[in-house]
Amino acid sequence: MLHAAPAETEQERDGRMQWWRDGKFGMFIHYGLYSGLAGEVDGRKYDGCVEWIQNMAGLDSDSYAAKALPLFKPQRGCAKAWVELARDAGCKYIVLTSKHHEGFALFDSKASEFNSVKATGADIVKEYAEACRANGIKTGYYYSLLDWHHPDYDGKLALSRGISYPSGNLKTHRFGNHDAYKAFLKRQIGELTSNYGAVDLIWWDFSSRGFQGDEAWGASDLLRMVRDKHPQVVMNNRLYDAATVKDHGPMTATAREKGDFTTPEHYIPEKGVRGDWEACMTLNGTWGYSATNNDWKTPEVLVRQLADTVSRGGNFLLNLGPKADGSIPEESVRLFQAIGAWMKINQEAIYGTTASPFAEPFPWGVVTGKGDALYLIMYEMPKDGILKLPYAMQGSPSAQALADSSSVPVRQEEGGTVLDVSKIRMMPCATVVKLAGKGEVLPMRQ
Ligand code: H79
Repeated sequence: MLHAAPAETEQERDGRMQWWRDGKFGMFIHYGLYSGLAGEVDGRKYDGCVEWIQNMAGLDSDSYAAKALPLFKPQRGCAKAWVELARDAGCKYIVLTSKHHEGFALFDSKASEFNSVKATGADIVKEYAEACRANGIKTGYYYSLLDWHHPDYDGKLALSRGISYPSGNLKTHRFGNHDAYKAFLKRQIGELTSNYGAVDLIWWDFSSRGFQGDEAWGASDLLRMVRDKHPQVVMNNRLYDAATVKDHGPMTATAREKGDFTTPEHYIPEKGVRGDWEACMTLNGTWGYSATNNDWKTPEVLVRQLADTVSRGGNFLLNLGPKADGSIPEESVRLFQAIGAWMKINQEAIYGTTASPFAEPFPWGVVTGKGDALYLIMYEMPKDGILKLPYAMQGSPSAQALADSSSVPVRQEEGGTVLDVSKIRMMPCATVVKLAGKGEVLPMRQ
């Protein structure tokens, strides 16, 4: 039985979710001991998702820590720089790995000595939370339910129930006192949510179909505890939901009491997801910093992924993987700043919008909506400079380019609304035309 449903009306829920729904764009930050290894251990290089390097190299926690701890050297002020980059990029919230699967906490934990304060004196979460508050950014925490360090995390049990690679060292999946582990989860989440001020978002990671919820993590206790302390908190559904990666099947919205939003990882579902959802994406195919991965996406790709996601009703959570000293890879700065430059001009088409009213994207781009306006986010100039929408408008609609407010001729024809965009100046990444006026979607002509 579930006891964890927030006692709230639909209206209260809408109010609680509003900043998150309107914000659309967040920054994910993966920082931990893996950042020091930077994708390489014992002379072997790993590519992609190198925050999994302990597992990929088959290391037990002690050997991993012996190699990684000496390399982990957070400089004072690094968290402030992350937050400022997020702010400049137009992110409204951040989700920081307070503890990843390796089990190393970035906060002052009495529940486990395996933390950044004990190791280096740096309370990363404290610096981060203060910087978020100072910059008006919502404060979110990723927290891994898996733990490759804690002796009571029962790797054998998790493996038998479908959690792939439950411990760092494949050879040493442990038996543990899993109830003691659940008590530990509660204690550590208690610390994280009690000692650092406001908590706006918790991003749990992750469950399998066979291992989830109360049995796996004491989920209702965790949810209740966080909600009691922070009644307005927004949380994802991975205390229950198995669907972390594409292979796990189609995305479905889970029951309300299991969390507020669903989290496709590494991909943007073609039709979006029913209910609230957020696509989490990387800049280069890894969450943790890799010294050798140069597979960077371009600003065009990233802006379009953001717009695609928002046009399907989702949020976009884009990852930053700082280096061992907390500094930000140059290319990541460049990419987030490029998105920020685009957002500065075009943010009206992103913040506070809803999904496209049209069932399909168009050959030239995608659409978002807000009130009586549509935002036509053009990736390419439509054929002959003429943009046709299956949309019947009343009165006298008007259209303008967001970049320079130049007006765009718009007329009604049988079968829809026609805009002559041939004269507008195409911008880097995507060019937005705002179409203002009441309208109604028409069935698409074959
Ligand atoms: O923190 C990031 C990932 O490390 C984490 N979620 C995001 C936000 C995540 N943990 N597990 N999973 C995602 C799904 C499991 C993926 C795997 Fe693999 C595929 C595990 C083994 C094969 C990726 C590739 C990791 C190792 C190889």
